[in-house]
Amino acid sequence: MASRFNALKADAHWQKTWDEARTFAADDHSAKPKTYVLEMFPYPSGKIHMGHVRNYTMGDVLARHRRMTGHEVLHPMGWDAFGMPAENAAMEKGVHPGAWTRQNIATMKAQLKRLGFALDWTRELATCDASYYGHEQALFLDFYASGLVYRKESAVNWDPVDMTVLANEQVIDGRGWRSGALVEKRKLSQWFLKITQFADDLLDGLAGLDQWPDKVRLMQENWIGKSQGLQFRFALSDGGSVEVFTTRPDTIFGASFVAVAADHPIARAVAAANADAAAFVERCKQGGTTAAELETQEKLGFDTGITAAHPFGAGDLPVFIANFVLMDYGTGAVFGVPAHDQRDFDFASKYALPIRRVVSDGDRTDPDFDGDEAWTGAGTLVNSHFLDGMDVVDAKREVIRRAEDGGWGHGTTVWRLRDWGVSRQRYWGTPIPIIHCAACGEVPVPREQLPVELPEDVTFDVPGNPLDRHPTWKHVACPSCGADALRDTDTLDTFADSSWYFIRFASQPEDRPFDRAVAESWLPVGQYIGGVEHAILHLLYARFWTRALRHVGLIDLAEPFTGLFTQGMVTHETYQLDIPDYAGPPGALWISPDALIVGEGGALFAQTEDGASIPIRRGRVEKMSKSKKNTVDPEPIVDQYGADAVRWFMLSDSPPERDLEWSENGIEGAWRFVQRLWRLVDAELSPDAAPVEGDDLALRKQVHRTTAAVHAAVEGLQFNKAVAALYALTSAIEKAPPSVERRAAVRTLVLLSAPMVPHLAEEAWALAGGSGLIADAAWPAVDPAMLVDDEVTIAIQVNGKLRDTLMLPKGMPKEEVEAAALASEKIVRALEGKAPRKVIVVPDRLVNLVA
Ligand code: ANZ
Ligand code: ZN
Repeated sequence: MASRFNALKADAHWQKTWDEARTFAADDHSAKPKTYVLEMFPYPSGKIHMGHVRNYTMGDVLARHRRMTGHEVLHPMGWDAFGMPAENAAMEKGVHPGAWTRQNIATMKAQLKRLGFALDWTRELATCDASYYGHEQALFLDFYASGLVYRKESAVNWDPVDMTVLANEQVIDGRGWRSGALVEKRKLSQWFLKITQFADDLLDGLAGLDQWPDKVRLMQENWIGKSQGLQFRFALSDGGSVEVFTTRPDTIFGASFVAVAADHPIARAVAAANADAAAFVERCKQGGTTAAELETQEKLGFDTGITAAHPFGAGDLPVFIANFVLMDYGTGAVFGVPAHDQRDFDFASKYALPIRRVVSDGDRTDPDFDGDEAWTGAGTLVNSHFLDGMDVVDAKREVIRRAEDGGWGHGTTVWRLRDWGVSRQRYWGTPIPIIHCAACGEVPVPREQLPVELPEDVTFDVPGNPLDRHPTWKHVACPSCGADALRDTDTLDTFADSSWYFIRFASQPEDRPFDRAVAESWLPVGQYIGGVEHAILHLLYARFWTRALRHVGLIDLAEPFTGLFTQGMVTHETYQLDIPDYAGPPGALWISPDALIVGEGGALFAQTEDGASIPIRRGRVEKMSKSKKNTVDPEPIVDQYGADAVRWFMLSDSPPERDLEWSENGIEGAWRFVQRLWRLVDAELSPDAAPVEGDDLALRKQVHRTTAAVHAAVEGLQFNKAVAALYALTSAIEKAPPSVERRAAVRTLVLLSAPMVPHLAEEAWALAGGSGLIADAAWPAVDPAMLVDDEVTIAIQVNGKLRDTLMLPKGMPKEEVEAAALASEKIVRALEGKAPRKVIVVPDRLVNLVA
């Protein structure tokens, strides 16, 4: 009777062994080729979730595989440890953010260890440690010294719930990305990092990132948003002029109005003299001002009575103050073309302005536009004088040319990208190392005073910034004149922390952020793996930070991440209580899979505290989330099935870029496979296995083919294909009769599956008397000759008619092929015992016998 694989015992034993041997500590001085495999480091929110397990398992398989194929691998782990949730916990539970965070780190670290990841824990870092953020402060000051950091008063996105400023990127549909609260506008003095200085380079660099998903590159491209346009001035009836920006100069003959933003100087001047205008401007300020809000809110305008002269003499246009024009984009003023822009169409419909067709979609060419939606597509210019007959691209060029020739406008490039506002009015972040002195202004904290550490004694009982209201922390002497001065009480956006952690992993001297030579020996990260939700923010900031470091001469690195892989999510069916006429909050109906009771006929129920049964409605399969209560906690699953089964399941069911649906069946199937593998190991590799003899060429070939296939699949991050190849080999071995080859095949199977099921693999390796750890073993060599299909199918014809096919060795001499054909029983019958008159042999293809 074969023994069972005792996963819990094996897991604990090998995890301890790897730890003690420091098996996965990367050696900076290794002579081997260096490989850097990195998964996005986690926020220590409390516990590891299935998404982490999937993400880190993928990276782990690649890291272990690279080790086996001769690389010195850097595969580190740390904690993105600053941020709002820690302060929320402080406010809700009265626990210090630091204590809360460190407790979570301890819990999650133990959980990661429990999965047997091949991580270099000697390089572990947490961004909330002064030994990390102090160096970040030094980098901030380097950027400051080279002009990449500046402070300006600006209208900011203010989250009234989290009581902090948000970057544009953190405002989604007008709401705070974390709190979900409607964002307000406020004027504050803020620190900015000059990401726009690298706009062109960030855009150009995308072309070279050919190991990134196209969709991520496209998202970054759109975010950077480079557009070509025309900037020009309209002469106004009051003697002044207004400069507008357009990306559609081709539509100039379709213009029916000019509109300026509510805080445009013209709007202010009009409002100063006209109470109705002033009231309108006030009203505009109440509405949201994010692009998304402007899209959705009703388009409103105020006619100033001023008119603008068409640059090609096609009449005068009324000038409006309008709520859909942004002051901080382009010039804060536009001309409106209702037939070809939806906002303008809505506006013109409301204020009964002309809607003239100037771009024909092919159907109609008359100026009378009576559609109910603007035509924003391509087409041929009509009703546009000298532009008639041109396509949109040529017409744009022509208008820009005429504007430049006439000296009344010029072609421009505009960017959607804005500088990165990094000031946050929060406690749990990196203090901004600047001191404000009444006499000297902004004074950088002297280097020898870094790190500027967070004070421990802070309170969270009232909203607002705990650093600002701390009794002593902000009061310091000015480093330059000695007078009483104040520390900046803002902290850096936590995206700053994650913008360079991968460099600190590569090199972590105490006295500097990193050693340039060592960092450059590891970087760029060869394979970065994480969620697509970071496609814009984190990845763009990290690309910027790398450029900023190069700009200040600290590292010579063009891009931080050569390869990027965005994995799919882990999903689960959702369940809701089925309560007729329920009127409470809809969120309260979700119920966890753990709370389900399976009734007769498979119907699902939940039980209330007083024992009543409530029917359950099955919902869609969705991303595991706390709000839908459809999460499955990895920890008890690992305890029940062992780390290898969990890892195997994470890799097996779906392509890694797709969603993976968690299911009980799936994990059980993975567990059964682990046991199957072990039965083979036990039968063939244990010291008391019976001696075997005889070869099995077919099996040997499959082993080599599988070795090559698994290698290619893992390198291509197609883990499910690697798993499928291993399944197939396992089945083939199970079916094969005993032989020397079968025994060898099990040994190879163990090596091939070691990156996925490392605990079982170590156990098997030890059983088979392998030397050292399988984690340090080499990937099996592939004999190219074994990959070649060396048998061919040969058609045997009699008088041109197919009578038989034979499998014969490739390149067999003609006489031998002929002999084999004549020996076939079917051929003997077809020839009716006679000898053929003539034999034609086409090597490796066919034999024709003429009777
Ligand atoms: C005339 C026109 C005709 C426009 C047409 C569009 C279509 P993107 O591509 O996003 O850069 N615009 C310019 N500045 C604006 C501002 N401050 N607030 C609101 N809208 C503004 O958008 C550029 C287009 O957005 C510009 O081209 C301008 O409208 C508008 F058939 O000019 B267009
Ligand atoms: Zn001073």
